[in-house]
Amino acid sequence: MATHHLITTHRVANSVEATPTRTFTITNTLKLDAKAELDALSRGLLAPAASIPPKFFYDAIGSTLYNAIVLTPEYYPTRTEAAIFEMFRAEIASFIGTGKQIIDLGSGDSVKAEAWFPTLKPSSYAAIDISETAVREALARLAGNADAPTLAGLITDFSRVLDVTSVMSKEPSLFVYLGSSIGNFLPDEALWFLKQVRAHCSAEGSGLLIGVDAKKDAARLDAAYDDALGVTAAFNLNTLRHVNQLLGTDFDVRGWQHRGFYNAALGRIEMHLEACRDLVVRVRGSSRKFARGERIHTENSYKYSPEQFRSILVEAGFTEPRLWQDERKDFNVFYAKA
Ligand code: AVI
Repeated sequence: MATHHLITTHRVANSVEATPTRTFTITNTLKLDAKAELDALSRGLLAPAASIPPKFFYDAIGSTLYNAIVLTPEYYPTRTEAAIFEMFRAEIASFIGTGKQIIDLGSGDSVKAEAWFPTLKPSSYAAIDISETAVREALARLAGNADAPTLAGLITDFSRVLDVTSVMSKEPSLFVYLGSSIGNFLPDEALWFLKQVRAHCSAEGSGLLIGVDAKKDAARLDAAYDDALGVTAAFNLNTLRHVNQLLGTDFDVRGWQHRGFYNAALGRIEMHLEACRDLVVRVRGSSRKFARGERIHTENSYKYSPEQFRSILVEAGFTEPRLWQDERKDFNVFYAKA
């Protein structure tokens, strides 16, 4: 998943010599967005129903905690998606075809995309993420492999707008969006985002490979987002520390508790931070009062039935969506042609 370095980035394209065999270019467009992001963050905190966008989970500690979440027994999505790929890789690849450029949205450590290289034999690979550190480390690792395709990186926040044309060639493209990150958009935003992906698929033979978490028993969903070890709780609470660093707020992490639960009526997990007592927090010269029990909404994670998501793909302009699932039907993997 994408990690986050909103403030400390540069709008530069710099060439990194990773091995004697491969070089790659990383372009960073994030700094352009930093002031607007922080203004929006402070507006969200001062609003009557306070919120913090989920991208603020991912500072260095948050990214490490996310990597721990996926190891907890309760959090099934990552390992289930990986199991679906292991089980159906050849069949999925037969629908995708070989020799495409892979555009990896939210590439993180690029491990999931790399597993496709031997089967899909991509002509090039573009890692797109909000974290320059993650992309730099991933591409440096991939560049060590003499068989790796042509590599490029783009550091951007595509939850605002998707523009990845600078790392695309005229070849047919395979967009990959894994781990059910699409669930972190509201359904309307998910449709808008997928329309933008579709608009990038100008070459004949392009398509999208996407992982989408499925609706299931509320108790299992509740546990996945409120694990017994408290890793998800720490991940959620860490956001307050991160926001203190970015905005100069004075949140006391000990005054807040994690809430993560399935809202069946809306078909989504909600994560919130709940004030343990009446609190006052300084937000850019203003005082924001939180009454005991008041919440800051930090994340939604929508769960889709196959039918629901299939129709979103079609509405976004994709065709012939194919579905693969695990035995328990816990997770959906779609490939759809552009
Ligand atoms: C990144 N995203 C798909 C995760 C999810 O499941 O929505 C983020 C997460 N939040 C809590 N646990 C994991």
